[in-house]
Parts: sequence; structure tokens; C-alpha cells
Amino acid sequence: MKDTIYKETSEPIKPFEFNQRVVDVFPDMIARSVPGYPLTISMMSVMANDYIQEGSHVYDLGCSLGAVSLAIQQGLKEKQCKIIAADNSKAMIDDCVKNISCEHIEFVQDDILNIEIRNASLVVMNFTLQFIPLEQRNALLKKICQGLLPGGALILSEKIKFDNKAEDKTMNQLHHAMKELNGYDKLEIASKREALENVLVPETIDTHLQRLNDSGFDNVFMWLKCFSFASLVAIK
Ligand code: GEK
Repeated sequence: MKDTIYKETSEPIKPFEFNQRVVDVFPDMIARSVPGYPLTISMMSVMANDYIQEGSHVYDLGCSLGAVSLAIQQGLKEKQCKIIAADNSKAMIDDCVKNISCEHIEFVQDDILNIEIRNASLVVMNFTLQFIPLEQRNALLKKICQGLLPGGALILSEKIKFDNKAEDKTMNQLHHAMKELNGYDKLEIASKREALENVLVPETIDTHLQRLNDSGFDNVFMWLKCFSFASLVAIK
């Protein structure tokens, strides 16, 4: 279903929520809004194979409609693992349970701050940390690192901001231009931006790298970037 949530709305803009209205249009919304999203998902399954260990757990934190879990499961080569896909939006998890039947994926409706991470060879947060309150982010990353097996990895994708004002302005302009090319009008783009203010809180790449190093990861690097959207791998 096409995302028209912010088209010609006369109501005041409310803070963004992952409710049923968003769930109904989510695949269209994320594909038209996040640069490189389809590539991120398809390459995730290739990346996953490098890190997943036989008999371990894989966590997809903030799984939305399960795109990452499905890509990983479909790309698995001869390894057996259990995928735990968690999201705190009831509407998202209800949709996953209704539409995806895979004995290797367990869907959990809970805040990722409550999820116990153990025996993990791979943890993915694909555009989720940006919605976690800033003061909770350090503890969450430490918990993830502690729950990973040696050689295991976290794949962290985020919208990022830039200290360099010209760079920040250019990346935002390019992102908005891409959204226009994908059929959103200027009012829709501005309204969504307003709704996400203080809900999606981006940080700089340096802040992410520093936090990942401080959380106990040994080797941290960027594997994908498109405008103000980047994905990092952090290996324990
Ligand atoms: C994808 N990874 O398709 N606990 C659990 N879930 C949360 C929390 C939280 N505290 N906060 C937000 N979420 C997906 C896309 S979307 C990204 C991830 C986006 C969930 C929220 O309900 C939503 O489903 C997801 O994180 C973020 O690859 O829409 O920009």
C-alpha cells in the first residue's frame, strides 16, 4: 500500500509512532525514504553468513516487518541458528506473526532494552538505535557486546548527522531530493521531518564509533553509506 500519511494533512503534526497506519504502508515508506534500503537488506544476508556460528542465536532488534530476519534466514548456507526478531510495536509484531511462518524465527513484542542477549553470533539493529533515548544507548551497546560470542558481530545501520555544516546540509538536500524523485512532495517531506523531530535522534559517525569501541568491540568499520544513512560492522 502506498504511503500517503503526510499528504495534504490539515491536522497538526503529531510525533511519529509505529502504529497500524504506519505498519500498513511500511514497506513502501521505508523503501522510498531510506537511501540504499533494498541494498542494505539484500547484502545483509551475505554479511550475516560471515558471522553466524552454528547453533547460535541471531537477534534482529527493531525488526519492523521482519525484512532483515527473512533475508538472513533465506541466505543461510547450511548453518542452523535461531533468529529472535524483536519490536515494541504491537502492530508490527502482529503483522509479522500473521505473514511470516518460519520455524527458525521467533517474533517477540518487547522493548529491545528488555531483551536478553545470549549465545549470539550476530545482532542486527537496522535503523533502530536512532529511536532509543540517548541516555540508554551506551548500556544497550554494552549489553549487546557482552551477549556476543567471540568473533560475533553487530551490524548497526543509522541515519547520521555531520559536524561539518556544509556536509550536513548537502546530505540532507540529497536525501530530500531522493524523496522527491521517489514521489513524495515537499509538504509531505517537511511534515514527516517535523513528526520525527526528537523521535529519531541521529548522532555523528564518530560518536557511534567511539561508543562501539567503548562497549568492548575489537574491530569496527563502515561497510555501507548513502547520503546521511550508514551501516557499521562491529566485531567482538
Ligand atoms: C528493517 N529493522 O526493516 N524496542 C523495540 N523496537 C523499537 C524500539 C524499542 N525501544 N524503538 C523503536 N523500535 C527494520 C526497520 S524501523 C526504522 C526498523 C525506521 C522499532 C519500531 O517499532 C520500528 O519497527 C523499528 O524499531 C524502526 O530493516 O522506520 O526508520
